[in-house]
Amino acid sequence: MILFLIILTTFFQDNSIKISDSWVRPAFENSNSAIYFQIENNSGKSDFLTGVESEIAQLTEIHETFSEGDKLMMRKIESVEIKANSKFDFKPRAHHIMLIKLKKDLKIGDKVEFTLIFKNAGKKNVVAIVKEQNSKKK
Ligand SMILES: [Cu+2]
Repeated sequence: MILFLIILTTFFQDNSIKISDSWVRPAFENSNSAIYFQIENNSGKSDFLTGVESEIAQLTEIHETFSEGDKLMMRKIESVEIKANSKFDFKPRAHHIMLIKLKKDLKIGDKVEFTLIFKNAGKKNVVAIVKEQNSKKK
């Protein structure tokens, strides 16, 4: 029984995927915002971010940006590959989590809970802090 519990605990403490430096742009209710963070894949194989859930907005999507002429556009994508033993940044003007039609205002200092869903690592609950881009901390 004890051994079983140890195995179970180890299973739920899967640290193959780590999320850090998560933040969100301030925005008003009914408008859009974006979540940014860094994903670290410490496992020996690729993993894929395949979904995202949050109660904060009507719709939550994985987006990438691309340029069309001199314009920066964005579009929804189904998944993002995080290669083995590497880091991947979700950041302004690149990949981000799009929050469409916020259910409430996001003010600086607020916290936003969301869940990232990985093909191998499963669900990861993350808390992001609302702040402006380039505020002191890195
Ligand atoms: Cu977007």
